Amino acid sequence: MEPVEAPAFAEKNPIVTVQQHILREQRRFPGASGEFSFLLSGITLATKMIAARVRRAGLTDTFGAEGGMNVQGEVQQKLDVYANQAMMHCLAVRESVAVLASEENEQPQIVDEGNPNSHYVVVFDPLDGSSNIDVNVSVGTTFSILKRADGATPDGGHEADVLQTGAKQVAAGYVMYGSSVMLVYTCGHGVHGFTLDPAIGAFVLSHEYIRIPKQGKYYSVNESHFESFPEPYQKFLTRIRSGELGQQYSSRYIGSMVADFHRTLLKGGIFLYPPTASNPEGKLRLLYEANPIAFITEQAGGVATDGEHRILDKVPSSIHERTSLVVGGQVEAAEFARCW
Ligand code: P6P
Repeated sequence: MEPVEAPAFAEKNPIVTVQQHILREQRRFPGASGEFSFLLSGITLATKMIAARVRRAGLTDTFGAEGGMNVQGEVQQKLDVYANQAMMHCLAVRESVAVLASEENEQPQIVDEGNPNSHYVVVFDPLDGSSNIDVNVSVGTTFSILKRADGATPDGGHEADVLQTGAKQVAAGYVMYGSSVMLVYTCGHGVHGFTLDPAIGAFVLSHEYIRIPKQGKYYSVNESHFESFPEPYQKFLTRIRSGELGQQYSSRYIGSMVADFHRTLLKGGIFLYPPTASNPEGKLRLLYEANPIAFITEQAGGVATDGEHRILDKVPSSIHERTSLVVGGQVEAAEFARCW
């Protein structure tokens, strides 16, 4: 029987789902089992559930606060609660998952006590930027995947599993619920973007090997805090505003980290959340916001620091630890470093 030729369109635009992509990537690693792609399918399933709920937020009684306060002391939006439940459920049923840590939970959730097949720790923010939901601004889910810490015993010490440096991540990514729903992830071999095709309910490869431009045209920061920024940040912002980086920049700030970062990744430039009077350590969370963003930034050829130190080298001391964050292309990052 003659081999079936791929139809012409398939040659130009092969439909590659995120599962196929992961399996293709895993073939590069002898001995890699399918457990990682099955774990990732837990994230894609949960985020498709979240996307469906976000898409209909205005039509169901979804807007507004749940009434409770989360561990951050922030008013929990109803979608926060739903998103956390979706991530927890879809990941807990993956045997390879040992520990789950969420922005919405004070302590890590131990999934499968003592199961020798449970290798992975997943740390996530189920819905970052949720305060923007009621005004229909893009929000996102961020996740970081680690292997259990060396020597961690199955029946305890789960803090050691979670409190690992970002350099130990085996994969990381985010899903942005914007004009389209897009998953962006890395497992250490480039950054790849998948757009959810609502017609078939699958994340389809749309941006392979994303690279952050060496220099962009936007800088992104909440300028209302300018007076309380440390002096090097003020010096940098003054320089970039005055065209001293060789070109005129525009300011873009959405107030939803995933959306502000996604634009920076694709268009270049720099995103900053500096220390402020109200958040002297910075506002963003190290483990489940800064670390995944930093892994993606470096894999895309950019730079990610807390202003002074590489994010991926920071040793976390607590699950919900905050940090300042500066991520961008090579030109803006080098110029920022010169301001210290
Ligand atoms: P500010 C959203 O609440 C968030 O955690 C990030 O998504 C976003 O980058 C930041 O806070 C915005 O903070 O102080 O500028 O409103």
